Amino acid sequence: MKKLLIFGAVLPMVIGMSAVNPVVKTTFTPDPAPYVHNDTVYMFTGHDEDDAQYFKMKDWQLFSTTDMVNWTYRGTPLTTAAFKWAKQGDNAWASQAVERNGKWYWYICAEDTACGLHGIGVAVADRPEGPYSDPLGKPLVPGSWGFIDPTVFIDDDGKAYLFWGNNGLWYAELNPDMISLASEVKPVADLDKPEAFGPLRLKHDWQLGKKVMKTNFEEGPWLDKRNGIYYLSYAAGGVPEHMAYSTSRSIHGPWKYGGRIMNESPGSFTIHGGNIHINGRDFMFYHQGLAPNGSGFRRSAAVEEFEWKGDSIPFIPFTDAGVIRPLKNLDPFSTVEAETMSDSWGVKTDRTAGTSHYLTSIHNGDWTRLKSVDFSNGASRLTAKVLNIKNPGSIEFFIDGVEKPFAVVPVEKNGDISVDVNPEVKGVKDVYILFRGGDSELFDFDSWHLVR
Ligand code: FUB
Repeated sequence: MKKLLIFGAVLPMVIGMSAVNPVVKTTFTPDPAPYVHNDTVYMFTGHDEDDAQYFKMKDWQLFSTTDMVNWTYRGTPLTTAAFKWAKQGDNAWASQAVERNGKWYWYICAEDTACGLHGIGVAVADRPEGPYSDPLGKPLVPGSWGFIDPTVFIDDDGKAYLFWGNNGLWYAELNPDMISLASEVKPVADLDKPEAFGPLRLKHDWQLGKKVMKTNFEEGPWLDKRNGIYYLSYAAGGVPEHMAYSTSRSIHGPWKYGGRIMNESPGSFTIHGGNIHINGRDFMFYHQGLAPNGSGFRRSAAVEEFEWKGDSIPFIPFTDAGVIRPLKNLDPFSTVEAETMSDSWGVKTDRTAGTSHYLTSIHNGDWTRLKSVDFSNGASRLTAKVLNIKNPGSIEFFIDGVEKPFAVVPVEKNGDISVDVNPEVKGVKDVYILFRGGDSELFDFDSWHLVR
């Protein structure tokens, strides 16, 4: 790996080789649930705490991208506090959100205090970033053994369904209001048939002691439909989990085992995710444990691009590079949020709901990276907006592979700071933003943009 040498200091800034997977390194992002809305991909995730030694999950986060390589933190819009029926401050497990008729419905699982087991709740908002509220004040599906990991699917005929389960798989039709059930809760047929959900190969003796599935299905269902075929993908095989799928010509089954999609997730004994289609391209999301300080309880969302093999989901290998070809270039002449990046080191994001977010916990040597930034014919000025100054410092902007910054922003006070830019920088480049200062925390960073 090539490191950047600046002012005699070797900084942890890798030129050209920087990995994009996992896609967020400012916070842990388990159980990614992507959703395409117009030209934007939203990624709803859980949140493993930085010091988690077991599942330690209090809230759910939101990210978005329009290019599939640079992701923007959109806040922490939902916490267990939104659900009066749920155990507070813990067990905020996997979720998925969907938009219908201008409303956003975020299905979560959390511990139902009435029984001490997970149940499924729904929160509703006018915008993906909230504010969300629980319209029911009670679980949509009360707690029961294995009632985790809700996935929502709206069929071509407008009928919506909720599937969920760990060591069991259940489903129900949703009413058009999306917050009540139109059917009984039914078990998915043939969950015990290897031809439907694959043969189980137990890896650890201790797994024989639990309520054993006879098939591959473990948890984390995800539904998709393509050319009239329903695709149900899921975490499979017992822990460590891999990702597999089954298909059906009907949402009600029978299901037919399709095979393995992904191997056991690197650094994580669970895997959880789902696929999307945008601009004629297909992407599979999952979580892994390879971010700095990552582990099986500190998991991060990752993405791989794939191509369907006819009617089959292919086997998708894990990569460090992730999505290589952006959907489009990033426009730095419009406001670029500081919390937009393809990679980072050291920095964190705020932990609030709402629409205004920023980069925080910034120290000397921390950096972010953005891919495919379109300078077009060059810029003359750069404006950066900073807030919450704790100590003075600077923000240095580099082009990939060039050791001299093209812009240096001295930071001594809050607000907008404008500086000259090296006008030679033209075309599409990757940009590194390096923070410099003393030994203590420096300042918070809100946004930046170029001026022609
Ligand atoms: O994140 C908590 C639990 O771990 C999820 O609900 C499961 O799918 C597994 O990823």
